[in-house]
Amino acid sequence: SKPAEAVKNAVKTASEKITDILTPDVPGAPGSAPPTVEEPTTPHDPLPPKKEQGAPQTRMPTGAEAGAPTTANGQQGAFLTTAQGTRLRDTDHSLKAGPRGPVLLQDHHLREKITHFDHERIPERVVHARGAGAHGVFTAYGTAEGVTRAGFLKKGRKTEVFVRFSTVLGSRGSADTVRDTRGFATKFYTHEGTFDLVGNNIPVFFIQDAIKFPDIIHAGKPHPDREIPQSQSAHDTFWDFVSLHTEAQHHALWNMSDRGIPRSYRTMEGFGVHTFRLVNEAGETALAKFHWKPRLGVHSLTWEEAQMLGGVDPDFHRRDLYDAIEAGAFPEWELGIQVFPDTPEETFAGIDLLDPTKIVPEELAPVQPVGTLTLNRTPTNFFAETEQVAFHLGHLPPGIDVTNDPLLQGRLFSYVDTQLTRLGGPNFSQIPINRPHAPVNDMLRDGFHQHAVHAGVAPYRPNSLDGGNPFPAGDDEQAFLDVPVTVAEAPKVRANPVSFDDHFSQARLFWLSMSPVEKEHIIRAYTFELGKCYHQAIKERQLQGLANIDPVLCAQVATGLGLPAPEPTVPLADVTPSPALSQVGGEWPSDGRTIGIVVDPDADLDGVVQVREAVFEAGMVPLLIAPHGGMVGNLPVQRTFATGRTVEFDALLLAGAPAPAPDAIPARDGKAGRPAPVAVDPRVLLLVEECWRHAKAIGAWGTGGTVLEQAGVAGSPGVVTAGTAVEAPTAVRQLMAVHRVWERFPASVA
Ligand code: HDD
Repeated sequence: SKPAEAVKNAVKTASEKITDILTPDVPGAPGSAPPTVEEPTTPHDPLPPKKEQGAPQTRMPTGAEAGAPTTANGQQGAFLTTAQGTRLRDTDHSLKAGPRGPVLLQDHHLREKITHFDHERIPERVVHARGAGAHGVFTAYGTAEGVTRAGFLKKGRKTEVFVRFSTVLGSRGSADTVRDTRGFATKFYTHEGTFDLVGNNIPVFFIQDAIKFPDIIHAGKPHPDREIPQSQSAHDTFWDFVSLHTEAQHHALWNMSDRGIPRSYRTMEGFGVHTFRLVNEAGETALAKFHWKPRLGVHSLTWEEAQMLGGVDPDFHRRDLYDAIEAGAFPEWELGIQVFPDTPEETFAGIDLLDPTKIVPEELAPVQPVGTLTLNRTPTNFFAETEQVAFHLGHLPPGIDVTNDPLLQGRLFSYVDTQLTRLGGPNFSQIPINRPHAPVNDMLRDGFHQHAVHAGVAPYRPNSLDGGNPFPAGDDEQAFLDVPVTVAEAPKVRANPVSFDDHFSQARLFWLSMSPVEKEHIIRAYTFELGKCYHQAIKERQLQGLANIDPVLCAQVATGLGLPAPEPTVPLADVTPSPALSQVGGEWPSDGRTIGIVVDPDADLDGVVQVREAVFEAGMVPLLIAPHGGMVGNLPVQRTFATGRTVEFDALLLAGAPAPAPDAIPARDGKAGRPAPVAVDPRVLLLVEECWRHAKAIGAWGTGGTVLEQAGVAGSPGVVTAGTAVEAPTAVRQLMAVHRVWERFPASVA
């Protein structure tokens, strides 16, 4: 029959082709001439890792060097293969009984390809699902040597690190700039074992006991019925919890402050939150809190910028981090410690050091710098590194130990437990990004995804069959020291220390430490968030919380909500403000900041060339915005009036006064209430208006001054008209040093 004939012919053709393949000079075979076909292109070796961007140094769990690059498992040789290394000639057509026939079950390649795809996703993190990571190096000053024996803190020691920043509430695909706490988790690959400092950009936490973590997270995550709202706290269940559970008020206040909407990961502080116990070479102990201080200062977005970015560029923080690193503007933080005597009371200046809802103001215990973190390498593969990285508070090097903070104690359980589900078994520390850079010889065996081929027959101690290997390390051989802290004999109870009952004094301390403009932002944030709640009782209960923090704060939010302001139910705490908590008032470097420059063909283009050079020289990034893409004169255009938005840059320079594009605006005839025609493109006026509203520095020279006049901002604070092009960037840079033109924000509170 005809089909039988067709199959016979096919087999014949196939066997001819097989003979071809076995012939050494077949096109494309290694060592042969390049194939003559143009598409697909000639097979080539896998792309090398980006310059300086190999995966971290890896060791097999047995302690032997892995040797091969981490791409070796997935990308060897030039040819497309199955997972078993069998070369494939076609990955675009399923194996079928004839071109129009059904697909055959025997098509291994089809099944393997689809099955693997079906399992590509792993569960996202139950919290902190959305994040971005980077590699870097930590260099120690040696200043901590007196209080800790940790080798990575010894003078001059350099340690590779991986840092993952995150939001808490949103899912993996949510926007970066939502109002939320940010995670700041650092993995130090120290030569004495991995140290994970798993902190946040806020130094206090919502709860004092880990047993409540599921409660606060259930309250903050989207409502279980409709699964909205995504990645934000502006909803009933969150404020229901916070208002009923007053220990959360302090952290909630930080979230409502500008800390909840950072300008960049590069401009965030980081905090270890808990108090840790340090132990030095002599066995002496001290209590300590960890702080990360960004070299660029602590800066935030305005609320409107944050909201606009949610639509214009939901990946804003991620992009900012990668762009800065790839541009060579390496983000830097100084690690600092506050050190306290290790007394039996575990308090300092009357503050309970075991209570994670409390800070110790820097004015009482200075943050002492112990080293610098520099992020200098973006990940090669997001999933392999940023998604699979697994942090855990129990990953401690010798010299750093835990305290009895009940939040910390519960976390010690949670982090390994969650990886078992998320990373599919107990061997996640063998994943390249999680491998220690210290030799590992752990006697842990087998389990899902075991990558090590362990030798020997005696993974137990003591043994005689493997020669007694491995051996316990002595005190002088960098062994981890469990500090022999005395545990008081006490009844078994479900209870807190009395000091944990103070829920308002430090919230008041934070509020009173804010500048007027920061207070104004806090008032607006509460008014917005509570305004999004449906339940009147929740708003009223939260107003009560605010009344216990500060009557002015409460009254202002109450006015915004149209509700009466309640009286405090606790005496208002008599606290001394901590100036270190305010983000306003200092001067910071402007490295890595972006300056938008509006140009058009009639602008002073020679001046623009000089300005661009000056901006680059100052370590900042110029972004040319023009009426159209491509080139303006000899200058490459990065954004057009259609694609550029001010949320992408920190200051604006006007090199010209672009006329309205005839087709970009509707006809304006002055009749029917329409505005009179303007001389400047309205999209440029919008850029100026937004920059003015967001308190960004604005500068102009030459005909650019016309735009300032048209926009009605000439001569107002933070708006400079420079005599020459080169003066313009210097003038705006001076304004940027204090971050924003603060006087443009009206403040209703002192
Ligand atoms: Fe947590 C992730 C920070 C309390 C349970 N946490 C996670 C991450 C950060 C923090 C930065 C993301 C790590 C990453 O990038 O992979 N968590 C904190 C801080 C806390 C805190 C600063 C309080 C001071 N966390 C906390 C408690 C519990 C957890 C009390 C549970 C009892 N956290 C987890 C978790 C996560 C996590 C479920 C989710 C994914 C992961 O661990 O690896 O185990």
